[in-house]
Amino acid sequence: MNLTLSPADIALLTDRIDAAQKNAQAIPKLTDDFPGMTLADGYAVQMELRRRWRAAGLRQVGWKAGLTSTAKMLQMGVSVPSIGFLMAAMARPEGSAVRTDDLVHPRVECEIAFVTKDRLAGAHCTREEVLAATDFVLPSLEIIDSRFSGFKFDLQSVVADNGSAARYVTGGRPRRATDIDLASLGVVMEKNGEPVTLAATAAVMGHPADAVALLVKVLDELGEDLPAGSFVMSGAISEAVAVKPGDNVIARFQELGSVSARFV
Ligand code: 0L1
Ligand code: MG
Repeated sequence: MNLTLSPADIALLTDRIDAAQKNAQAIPKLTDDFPGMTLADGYAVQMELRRRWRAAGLRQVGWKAGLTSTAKMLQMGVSVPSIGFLMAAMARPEGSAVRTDDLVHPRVECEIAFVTKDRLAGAHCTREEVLAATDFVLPSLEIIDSRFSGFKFDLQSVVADNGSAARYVTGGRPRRATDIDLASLGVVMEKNGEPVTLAATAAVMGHPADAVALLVKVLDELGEDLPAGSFVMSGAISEAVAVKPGDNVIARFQELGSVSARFV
């Protein structure tokens, strides 16, 4: 990866992202001030944010794959998903009230979440290895929150912003990944009782486990692995749906049950 930012610039941009997240305040995309910023620079900022939060005592539970749909990848000109880290503090209980006053412009995605029982690592991780290393899968909602004004960002900026990670909710029934056909599960997401998305899990790169394999590949490029016991969100099955106070969202997953959240 081609790093161009100095350590001082990485620290400065991490300050900006950290403050935007903590204060729920929109900021211009980072490339406005640093037009030469590369994807490696974006990950350097994300990794510095992760280092700071962990040093402050926050617990990382796993990782997320983002930009996993073909349409979004074409739009951003990428062929591997972006990744972001997930902390325990981002979790919200199933069916609970999720505050929106500490978010900038929240949107909800439905995703298959994986919990691993074995370590995954390397540049050539396969779908089969992911499935063998998976303890169980379960349905989840990811509440993303881009910190960039008007949702105007590029790949470098969104990677620095930890892939818009903000909150997540898990629910339904945990299932062994090998007991169900993970590539062809139907998913319906309803907002306030109206269906807003009708999709199938194949929308995630053909198979959600392929997105996890590519996440492991990106981790390898960053000098990291995926330890046993990781929680991994494999990417949106359909487009993100904007939410505001008063909205109720439920996603019903074939074979896996439902997961819901209400927003206040
Ligand atoms: O999880 C995701 O796919 C979101 C990636 C970041 C882009 C966005 O905020 O829409
Ligand atoms: Mg997502």
